[in-house]
Amino acid sequence: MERSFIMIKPDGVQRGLVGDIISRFETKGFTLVGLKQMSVSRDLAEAHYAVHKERPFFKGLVDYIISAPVVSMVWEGDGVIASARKLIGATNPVEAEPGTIRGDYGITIGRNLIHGSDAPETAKSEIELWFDEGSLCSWEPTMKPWLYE
Ligand code: DAT
Ligand code: MG
Repeated sequence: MERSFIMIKPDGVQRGLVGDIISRFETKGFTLVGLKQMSVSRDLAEAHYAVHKERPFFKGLVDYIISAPVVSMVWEGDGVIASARKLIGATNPVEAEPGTIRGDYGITIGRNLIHGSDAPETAKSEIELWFDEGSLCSWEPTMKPWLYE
């Protein structure tokens, strides 16, 4: 079963949106297999966003991610990587559709509330970066036959 790394950024936590955001993934039907609130070290934030390290916004992005606690999660389900990106919405909240997390709650790209892995390879590397091997909890929801044909 596919897994994606999802992180509620400091603004999502500070604004009291943790419950709402988790609820959107739950009610969609995805399965939560990893969850922790944590302060992020500069090293971890820089590693997570290493692909952007030459970009002008990199330092501001890292400063933002380490400025207050985040909620890190792993969600599981068929197509969860692409589906989570749709639930999250476009990177710039101004372009994100209403009904998406960024579209409903965000105003600027530098405070866009949430991260979601963008492809199977990045999901795998991000889950390995953020969660210790063995700390994830595999379980079979009893409602699975009502979610999957
Ligand atoms: P996403 O988070 O949708 O995967 P991304 O990987 O392109 O987007 O960029 C990572 C984060 O960096 C993004 O959530 C917000 C920030 N960012 C991206 N482009 C930016 C820009 N032009 N100015 C400021 N921040 C930016
Ligand atoms: Mg990205």
